[in-house]
Amino acid sequence: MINKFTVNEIKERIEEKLLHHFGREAKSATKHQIYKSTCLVVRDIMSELWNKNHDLIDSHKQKQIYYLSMEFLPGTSLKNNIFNLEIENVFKEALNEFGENIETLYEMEPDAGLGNGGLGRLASCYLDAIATCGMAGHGFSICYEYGIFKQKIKDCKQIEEPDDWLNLGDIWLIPKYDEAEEVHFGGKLEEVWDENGKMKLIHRDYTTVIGIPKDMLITGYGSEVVNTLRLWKSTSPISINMELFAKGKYLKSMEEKHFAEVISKILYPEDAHVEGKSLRIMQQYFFISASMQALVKRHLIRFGTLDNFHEKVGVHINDTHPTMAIPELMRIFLDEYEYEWDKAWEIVCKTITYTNHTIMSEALEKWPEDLFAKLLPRLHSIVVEINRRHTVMLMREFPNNEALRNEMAIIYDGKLKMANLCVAAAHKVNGVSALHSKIIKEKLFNGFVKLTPDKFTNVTNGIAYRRWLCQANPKLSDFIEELCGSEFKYNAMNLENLMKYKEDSNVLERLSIIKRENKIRLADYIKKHNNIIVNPDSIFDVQVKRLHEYKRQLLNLFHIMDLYNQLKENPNKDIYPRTFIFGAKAAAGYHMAKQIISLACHLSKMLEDDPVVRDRLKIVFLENYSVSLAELIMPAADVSEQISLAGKEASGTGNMKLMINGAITLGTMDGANVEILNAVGNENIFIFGLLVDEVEKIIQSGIYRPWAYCHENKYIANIIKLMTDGIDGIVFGDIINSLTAGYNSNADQYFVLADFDSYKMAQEDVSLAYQNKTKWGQMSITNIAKSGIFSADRSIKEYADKIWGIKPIND
Ligand code: 26V
Repeated sequence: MINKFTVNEIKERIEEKLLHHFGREAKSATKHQIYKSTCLVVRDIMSELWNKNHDLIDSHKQKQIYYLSMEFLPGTSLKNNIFNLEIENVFKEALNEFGENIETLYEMEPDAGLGNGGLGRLASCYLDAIATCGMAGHGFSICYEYGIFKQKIKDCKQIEEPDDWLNLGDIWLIPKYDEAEEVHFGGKLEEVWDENGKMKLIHRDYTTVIGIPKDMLITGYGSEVVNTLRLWKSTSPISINMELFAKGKYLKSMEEKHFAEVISKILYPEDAHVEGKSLRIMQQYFFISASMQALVKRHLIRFGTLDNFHEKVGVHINDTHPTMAIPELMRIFLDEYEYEWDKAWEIVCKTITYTNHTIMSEALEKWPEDLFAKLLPRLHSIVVEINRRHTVMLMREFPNNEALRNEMAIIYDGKLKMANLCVAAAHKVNGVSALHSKIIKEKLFNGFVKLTPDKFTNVTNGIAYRRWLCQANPKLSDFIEELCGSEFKYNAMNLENLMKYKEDSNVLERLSIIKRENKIRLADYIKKHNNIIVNPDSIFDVQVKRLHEYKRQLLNLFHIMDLYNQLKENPNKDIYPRTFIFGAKAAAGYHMAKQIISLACHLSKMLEDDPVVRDRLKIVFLENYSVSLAELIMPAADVSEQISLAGKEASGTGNMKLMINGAITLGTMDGANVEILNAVGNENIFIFGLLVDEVEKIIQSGIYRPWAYCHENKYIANIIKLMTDGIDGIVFGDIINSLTAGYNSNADQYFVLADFDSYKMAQEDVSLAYQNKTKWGQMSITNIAKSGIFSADRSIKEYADKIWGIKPIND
């Protein structure tokens, strides 16, 4: 393990930082200065380790993995790094001697929110696990100046505000100006013939953008391996065009600088909806080109040849966003190192692996060919050639199936289909849960499966469970340690030892006390932020995730409106008190998602204003759902809502975070819920709703008539009536329309009405089960005990084995 430090050493190190960086002694330093100095000391400890294991990596010359992702969601780093390095006690004491509380410093840190949701958080969980497993694996992404927007709720509406996280968050970033890379946009291609009659394509008149690396060091738990997350910031080689300035063209003189800087300005706050925007294409190429150039240079320094590139470098593509790595590597091999096409293609294919994270057609990237060609002419010409060869192969393999050939084409109908390019090039492709991997094989990539079945595999997602259990829920973690020892922190499968205590009423009682304390902690936050007083003895029923129609927050709200209707009809009805907690950001331009947030907030007010219901039914909409807020919510949840339409949620990872904190899943047979069911057994989960095949059948047969439910199901009819009459004075016409309107075939796309009855019944089961304290406690402890399989350490070992072909550095 790492050097152990004494309290005095840490104190001295912090004092030194205060003096050198801020010219202050501890007694006159501000909180910010102490916070930053503490971070710098932790950063130094990580750098020392980084250098140490770098020598080891260099001497072993093993293969390393580069995880390319447009998004990473690390959340906060100080607490995580101190936890991973197991140095909390010395820091706590050293800070105490300055009269500082470590918890206060933790709370000062802004989240690094460089992602939208599950895909970005998964990438960060994986970097943690790669380091924990002692492997060399690094991330590449963009250093967005503004991360995911800050969500405010004003008058029951979502407002987006910019998130300037770099204010304090840049303390973790180490700029490497001397490792900058040039990236070229636009311009034109010219054919040039050399004296041997060989044609070369020359790229001219392009605009240059500079990528500056900002490195964030990544620790793992109990591991000496420290890896790097390299974030590229864009800038221009020209700060001002003096000639234009002299002519009085002031704005124009700075155009080039603005063009460059806008690239890393802001994260696209949209998920699951692609638009052919040139800025998005530029962001992708910017970070891909800079990363691939850096990788190639580094490889040449280490090995002096690119012939063995694929043996030492694995490039992983996180969803299709980094697909340009494929043609960009080809460009470097062909144009800069004069490789022949076939050899270059072979090396690139052996380097690339790809994970698919969604089958939602609107989230699959298809770039307009003309736009792509204009922005990236050389890359376009390479993709055209890849597609030409691919088409020849398809003609040979499927001569009589034009439809299939079109479906599998890389360029079709004026569009570049990035998922097909990934599957054509990658030597391994995986989905993110057993069900999702099955669906991509049977549907999305069925043609490719016929050609290369062995290319496809599954790795079910996992979470950095020490963050979600040990750090977020220290009371539960300490109790588990008291019962079973600390081995579970290294191997999550050891959580299973908790099963021994399933019949132990004292243990169950302690667990329920811990849950209650965590509920009180959240209740305090709710009082402060929402000014709502919630009852910690009510059921905390939690749905936290991005707002999307397929995730069906609306189904949840339908159930709440149904309970309200029942209470209004019969105020004496015996309803066990519930607090429905929501956290969700909607993409700024996603009208229906914003309407659903509005509905939740107005409903919340209506319930709160009604003395008949307010003590039994409450809705709390927590604004600005983020990694840090999730860390507060997960430990306090009783019920975990995972209610997407079957077939739509690729995996989900919130389901795993809630499970390990003892919440019981109420879910459909979708994504990783299926595997949670397998782990805990039918009696420890509430499953409802149509199955994937049933949904498919209904769609195929064209028999779905959502409006019929409004006539035939009195509960649904009453809900629609409530919404039509107005909730807190507002009529939600667009929502009603989306479910029933025009009797059109697109109404209720996500089968809210079809699944309502089944959901309502499952919710009744939840209420009953909760009232049996022993039974609920047993369900809860079983969920914690069986959650080990969803550790990111397990996922990463599977990636290392089945996909990347890497081993721990020390092996
Ligand atoms: C798509 C787009 C489209 C263009 C604008 C920006 C943007 C950003 C992200 C996405 C990706 C959507 C795919 C996604 O986030 N999938 C989620 O991946 C999780 C990790 O595997 C998984 O647990 C969720 O079920 C899945 O929805």
